[in-house]
Amino acid sequence: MSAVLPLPHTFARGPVLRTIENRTLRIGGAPFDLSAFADLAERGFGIHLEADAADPDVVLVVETVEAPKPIGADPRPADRAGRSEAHRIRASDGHLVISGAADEALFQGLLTVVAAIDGDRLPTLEVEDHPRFAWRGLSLDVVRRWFPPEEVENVVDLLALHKMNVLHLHLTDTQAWRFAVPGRAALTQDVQHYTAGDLDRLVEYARARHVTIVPELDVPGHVAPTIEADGRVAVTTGSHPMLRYLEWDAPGVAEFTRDALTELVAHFDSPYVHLGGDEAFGDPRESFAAFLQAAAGEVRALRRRVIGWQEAARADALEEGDLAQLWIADLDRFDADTMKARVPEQYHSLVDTAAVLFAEAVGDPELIASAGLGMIVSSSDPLYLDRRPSEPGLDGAQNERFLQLGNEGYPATPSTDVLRWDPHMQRDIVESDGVVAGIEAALWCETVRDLDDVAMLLLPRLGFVAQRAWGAADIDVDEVIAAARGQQSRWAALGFANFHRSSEVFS
Ligand code: TNX
Repeated sequence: MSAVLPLPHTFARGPVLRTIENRTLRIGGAPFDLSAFADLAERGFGIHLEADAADPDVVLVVETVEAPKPIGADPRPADRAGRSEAHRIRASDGHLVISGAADEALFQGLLTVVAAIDGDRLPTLEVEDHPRFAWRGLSLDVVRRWFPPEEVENVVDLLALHKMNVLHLHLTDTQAWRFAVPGRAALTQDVQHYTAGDLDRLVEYARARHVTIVPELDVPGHVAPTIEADGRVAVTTGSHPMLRYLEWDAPGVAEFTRDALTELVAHFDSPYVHLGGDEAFGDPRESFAAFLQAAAGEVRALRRRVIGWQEAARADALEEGDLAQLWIADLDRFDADTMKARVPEQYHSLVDTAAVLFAEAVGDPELIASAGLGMIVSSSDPLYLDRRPSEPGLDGAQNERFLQLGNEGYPATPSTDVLRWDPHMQRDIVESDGVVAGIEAALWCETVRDLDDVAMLLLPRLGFVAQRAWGAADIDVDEVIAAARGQQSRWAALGFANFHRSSEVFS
């Protein structure tokens, strides 16, 4: 209870300042619409907010708070980009005063206050806080497992709770296409998908909680058979029937891609559109490059910037201001022999094809750095949360579930690994002299059945990712673990009661 995660840069708790009545926190001054924050406080902490209160517990003051500029790319839409999230909390005249230059700063400060309340006791606080990285994200695979809009909202709540600000939605893949495209109803017929209204509501919901949703169209690989449902797009088949990809000049491809991108841009306010680019197995380099260059041109014509998985950097399609997302970690290097031992003979030629693409991954950081692109760091070690934790769990049913849940292709690692890692210490980034643009964890959902599974994979690890992304580089691991322990009731209240009972954290 009463723990703040991520830990603020400076935090001092003094004696009880006042008692709050009926779990109602009274706010003086409401420089912005408090309703989304009130919703989070109510559902996550069981605390009601009363705005414009006389005799307030907390007063909000709009004023600049000096702090270092966050590192990296600002994920926020143009009307918010660059606004400071730095805030200060002080006790004065018997109440707390939160100062910050903009809504998001006051929102984050209020979160710290609400998290620090102990029962009905509002403590004296002295806090100075600001994010270390500008981009603090989670990539969510809503293809392999369908997330109805209300579950996406649950995930947004969890991100907001930990001061994270990007939800990257992986909307299309081999298995399904998850958003409606006007004039192309066949694509989503009989498929669970987001309607235009769903997308608008999700973007608004996230925006009110200071989370930007970055949409991903995963092209030119990871597309078939999904896209063929449209009936007008010629998907190319490579040297093996399972090697399928899009060629820009093939019939219907350019129109299709344009329609899909136009629809994304119509609903998402993110300044970036993600073009995938990963694992386009069997797609010859020229075709791959031509596709991504043309698709990136479409994104620019729609006045957005491009982000792509690291392989996209090989297409010479990304320009200054675009981003490349690193995901292939040393620990998880593709090993063709291991893979061949695991799959039937008929797939061995596919394994060789994949091996060629993965072998090139060692050169990606340098390629990205020399092109002057920022790196969104999602290294599968330690940021892929579909990896199984290696430490024992305290709950037998969860241990049993972990025999099926999580990607068995990755070696299991301790849940707290992310706390002993830093992007600025990651070997390939350091050696490439690359510029870190942000941190993004990822949850791939091949093995996920329900929100309980999501809870088990995401938590407590997402809290540690938040610490890494927001908090100071130097941390006391035990202190962070203690703060994570203090989040249990909040996670449960927000729909994630089945967080992993990791023995590293909870015993
Ligand atoms: C690789 S990460 C993929 C995904 C899988 C994931 C499993 C990436 C860019 N592509 O398609 O779901 O591994 O962890």
